[in-house]
Amino acid sequence: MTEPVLHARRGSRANDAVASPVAPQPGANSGHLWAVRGANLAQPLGRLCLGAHAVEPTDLAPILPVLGEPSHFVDAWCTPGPHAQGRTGALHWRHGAEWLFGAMQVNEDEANPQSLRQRVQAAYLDLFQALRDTGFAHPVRLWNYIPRINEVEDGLERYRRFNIGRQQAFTQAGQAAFEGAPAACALGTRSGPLCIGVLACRRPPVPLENPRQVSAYRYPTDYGPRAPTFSRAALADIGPGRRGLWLSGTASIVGHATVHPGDPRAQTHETLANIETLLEVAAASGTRIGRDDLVLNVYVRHAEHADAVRDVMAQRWGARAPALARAVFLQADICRTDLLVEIEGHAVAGPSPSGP
Ligand code: 3EB
Repeated sequence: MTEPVLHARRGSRANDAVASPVAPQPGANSGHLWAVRGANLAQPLGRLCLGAHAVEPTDLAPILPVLGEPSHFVDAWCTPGPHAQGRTGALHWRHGAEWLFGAMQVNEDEANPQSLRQRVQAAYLDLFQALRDTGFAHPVRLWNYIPRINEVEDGLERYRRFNIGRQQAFTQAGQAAFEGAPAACALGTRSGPLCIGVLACRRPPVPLENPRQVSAYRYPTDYGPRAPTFSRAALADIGPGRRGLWLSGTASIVGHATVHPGDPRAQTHETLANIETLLEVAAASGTRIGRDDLVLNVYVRHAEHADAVRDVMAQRWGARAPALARAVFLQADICRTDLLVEIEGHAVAGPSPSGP
């Protein structure tokens, strides 16, 4: 069997991704990438650790309460070796032949309200420097976990400060800040440093937009002086016959406006409608991914809304929907104060990496 170039495995122990019975063989189709949630894996490039501590410098471990059992998960991003690893500025990275994962933790200067924008800009400049130095020119997916995201500092919300620094860095580094921006999510933590993770490729992904929504990079200035820098989703080749889909954080937004403020059930329906639309857009571009293939992280602003969100997902997709069974629910702040739920994730189209 040909091994995928990249995969991601989701497991519930921090070291689930350390030893694997299906470890890719060195040299096998070294361009492939895959992502599988749930099993063991040899040396991953890096991990998103939810409710779990970082073990390696390329682990991204935001402090977020996991709602339900088990209390901790890891999504390990894996690609055949040999790997190279290093650090560029604040970014710790590891890469194979075609894929790179990087993670960083950024501390702020508590005394300086300008520090978030400045630190975000510097962090993203480090990240782009790392991508240039290693030859992984194309960020595919970014994960942003921002402490106290909705707090207002000196008259401007911290998410809006984050957006200024991020867009400045993209522009300064010559990265696509509008059409062609990577997929991303941005969630709020109550404590800990700013955590940024990146999955990058040697070849450019295909960005997707949602026809129900204004592109985030074209949001009017009602939502802040600089628009957020992300595409609604990204598609990329990840192995023989396989395509990866990365869904950006998706919420109850139609056009550029939040809809159903105060109503977690209606927000969940709208969010799922947005995700379903993105799957249709992917299908129209030639990548058929069903909702059963989705590996999702569900963030609720208020832990007590988790049951309602889960219930709406079950109503809409079926009580036994595989995407619901493997979804992880977390408590996080969301980048608009009127948003109660945000869902992000990934999926793989094509033959299963662990299949015969
Ligand atoms: C939205 O659609 C909801 O700033 O990187 C979703 C995904 C959101 C990514 C980001 C923000 C970001 O605008 C918020």
